[in-house]
Amino acid sequence: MKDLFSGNVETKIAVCPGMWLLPGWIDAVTLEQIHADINTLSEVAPFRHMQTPGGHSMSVAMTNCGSAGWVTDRSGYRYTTADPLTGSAWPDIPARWQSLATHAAKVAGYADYVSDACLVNRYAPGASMGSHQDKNEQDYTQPIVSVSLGLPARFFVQGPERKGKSIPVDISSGDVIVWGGESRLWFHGVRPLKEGADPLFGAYRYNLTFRVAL
Ligand code: MD3
Ligand code: FE
Repeated sequence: MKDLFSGNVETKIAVCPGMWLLPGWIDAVTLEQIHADINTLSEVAPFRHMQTPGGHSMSVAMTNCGSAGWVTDRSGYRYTTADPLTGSAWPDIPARWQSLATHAAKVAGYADYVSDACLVNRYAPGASMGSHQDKNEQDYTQPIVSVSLGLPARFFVQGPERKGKSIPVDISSGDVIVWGGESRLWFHGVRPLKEGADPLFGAYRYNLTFRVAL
């Protein structure tokens, strides 16, 4: 029987210590379902360009689902249980998303992964994410699971400090990355998105990042 969520189950690449790339792991039918799930989510919790503590508007549009969601505004980066835009709780993580994240984490060696926060990033052409660490979560022994959708992108991974040469990682729709262990707190970012047309996601790239935040 074909594995759940599995397009390509043959390849598991160690990009750097603790970071596993599962290229093409999500099959075409699941991609379509996730596309519909994102549209449903964004009707309740719309994509928005959040403000950094320094007062800049982020080029990446974001929303969240889960019992906590990642936000930034003039008072800093943090997780909240309610959407500041609507005052309501963030929508639940769709069951198939949760199951996908748990399954991907297991492939990378993490049993019983249960995410409580899923940040959904939307990149239009030109949008990028500068070098940063993900450190607003409570427990760094828990990995982050990233699902790339739509237009391809180039990540860069720098290591434990924001200096020196970075490693480029090219990512396409349906790729999954599980990062934990030594690289969990490494600096990383996303190069400006190039224009293109994805058959399903159109002129955008989306990234689901599952976290254990609380
Ligand atoms: C971790 N998102 O939301 S995730 C973020 O594609 C974020 O939207 C990016 O970083 C995105 O915080 C990238 C995948 C990723 C790539 C390289 C890493 C995570 C990494 C290198 C080290 C640690
Ligand atoms: Fe990050």
